[in-house]
Amino acid sequence: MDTIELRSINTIRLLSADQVQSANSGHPGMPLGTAPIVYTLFKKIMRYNPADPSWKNRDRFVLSGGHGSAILYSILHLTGYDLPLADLKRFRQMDSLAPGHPEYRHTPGVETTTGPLGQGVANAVGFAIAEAHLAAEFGGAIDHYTYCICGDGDMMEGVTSEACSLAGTLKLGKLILLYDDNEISIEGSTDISFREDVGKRYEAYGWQVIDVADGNDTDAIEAAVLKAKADERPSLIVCHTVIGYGSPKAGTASVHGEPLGKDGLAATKTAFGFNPDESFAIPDDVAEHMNAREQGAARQKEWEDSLSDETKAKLEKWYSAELPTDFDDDALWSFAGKAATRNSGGVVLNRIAAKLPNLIGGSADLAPSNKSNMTGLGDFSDENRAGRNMHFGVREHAMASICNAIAIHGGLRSYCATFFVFSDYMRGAMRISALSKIPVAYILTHDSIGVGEDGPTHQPVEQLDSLRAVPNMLVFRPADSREVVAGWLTALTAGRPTCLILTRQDLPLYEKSGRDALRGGYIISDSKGETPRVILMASGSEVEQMVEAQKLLETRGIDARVVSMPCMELFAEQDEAYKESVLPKKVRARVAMEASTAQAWHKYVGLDGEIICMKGFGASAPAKLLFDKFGFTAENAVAAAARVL
Ligand SMILES: Cc1ncc(C[n+]2csc(CCOP(=O)(O)OP(=O)(O)O)c2C)c(N)n1
Ligand SMILES: [Mg+2]
Repeated sequence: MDTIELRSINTIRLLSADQVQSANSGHPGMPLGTAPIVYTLFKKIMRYNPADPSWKNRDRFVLSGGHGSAILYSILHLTGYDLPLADLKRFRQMDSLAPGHPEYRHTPGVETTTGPLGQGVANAVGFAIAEAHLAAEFGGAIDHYTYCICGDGDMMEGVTSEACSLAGTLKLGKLILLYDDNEISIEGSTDISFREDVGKRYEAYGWQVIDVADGNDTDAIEAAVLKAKADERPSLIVCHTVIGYGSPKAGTASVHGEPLGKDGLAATKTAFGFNPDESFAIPDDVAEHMNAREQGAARQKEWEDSLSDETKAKLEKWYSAELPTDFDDDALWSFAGKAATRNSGGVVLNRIAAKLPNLIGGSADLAPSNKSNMTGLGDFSDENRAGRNMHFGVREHAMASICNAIAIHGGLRSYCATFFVFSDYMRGAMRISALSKIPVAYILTHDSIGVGEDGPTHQPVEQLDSLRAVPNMLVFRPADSREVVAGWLTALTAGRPTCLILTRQDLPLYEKSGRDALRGGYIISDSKGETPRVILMASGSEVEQMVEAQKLLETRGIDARVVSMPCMELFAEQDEAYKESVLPKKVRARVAMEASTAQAWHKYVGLDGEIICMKGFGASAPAKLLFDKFGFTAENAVAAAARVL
């Protein structure tokens, strides 16, 4: 059989294998096996416009096994996205639009960054949540499906299980997962480590499960997708495929991640009826058959024409990254008296939520502790798609991946919350937020040994340093309620992920806190003279001890300045003159205090300074006692100041 359909599928296969061969690196196995699935989706099922990858109502496609990136580039090129063949020929090379794994913001048509297995599936769940919520808000104006191809590796990952369990609970009927069930991963047959009946597991999650016995049978794939679309549950289509199909290494683990080799590739081309001596071949009729630009433009236009002016204006507003003009007003900053920053965080969140109708988010079962609930705004559920409070369940990793997807879906802003110490459980997704500059707000409460009696399992120690080490990540640890406002404003405007690190215990309200905190570091209590003898620096709760220490030093005739540094990354981005005005280079007597490992402080205390910090894990005891025991006291800061002077 040599139909245009088969020629197109084989073109996708060989374009992918050619990319891997030309780079002499990459993964040909999955593209060879899944080409019929990809073909069916992009040719027969999905609605998209290659000329406008940002069309708001396009169907979403996620290639969760990002190692199969070559097939994504092949199909995006063939359907007419702005991805020239020249870039496919430079697969995995510097500055190519076809990098090793798909990168969001880098390649037109790539909906999300994948490669760390499981992230893509959880992202797909997030896209489906975003669609369901927007559909409730916009009626028919937003109405699309989310398709995701995943592999054995994705199915083994915990984050996938977390996300799909939630998807079943939420009855995300427009989510369709196509499982490339080739029974092979890197080390060999999946039999060596993965024997469960995945379909039964998904049935238990509340999914519809459909079997496609032959992954090359495009009619069966199409029928399965139509069946999936007709059901109100999310659907898993288990496609039985052969890794490396058509190549001499078909069905083996070695075709997973090695080029076919010159001879292997030639043999594969011959098997598919292609010229073995030709690379990157696209038959004319295939090029015409696959190009979706005309159809896509017509579909988008039809959608646009169906919108009322009112809906268009509202879409414009919701999809804008700008804050409303009246957003940053005095009421937002208004606070009085002591408060735990988690509590002020809750207050600020609710003030913001009232002004931003497109903010949704929630906690991994800790909303009462994280103060992350938006009062009166409803719970997102299978029955209430308009609800704005998400209940992620105890699933931190999926929560963060889902929030990434909600934020990049368009139309919505997202936040999520848990105890700071459990940020470790969602690190994989937080790293993607940072890499892809996704502006998720991470509300991370119970920020230090200040947690108290729950003890060291619940007391973050190294998390501040470890998140500060992530490029693009903003780590914001406010010292009082107004600094919390600054943190939230940063989260909403910085175009990057922001961690809001909040306390369980009460903190004072400082006279001088406010908008200066937006600069990341500022003088919160200044010296009497223009040049202080010693500079005391801290973030969050330890600013209190430093202000106290300043007073004690004054009684000894030592003029000190206190600098609050809620966000080192923002401070580092200020101009030199500002930084010099806060931390004059000539003042080398410096003390920093932070109830963390505090490695990041070395660059600000310098060789002559001193850091009061955690040197091990905390302990189970009342918070006040812990602060004393581990040396976070004004007296200790005074002693350190005396030493550095
Ligand atoms: C979180 C994570 N762990 C490990 C890897 C490395 N890795 C890439 S692909 C792969 C095996 C995936 O197997 P499967 O999904 O079955 O893909 P196939 O071999 O069928 O193409 C592994 C372990 C990764 N990309 N992400
Ligand atoms: Mg596999």
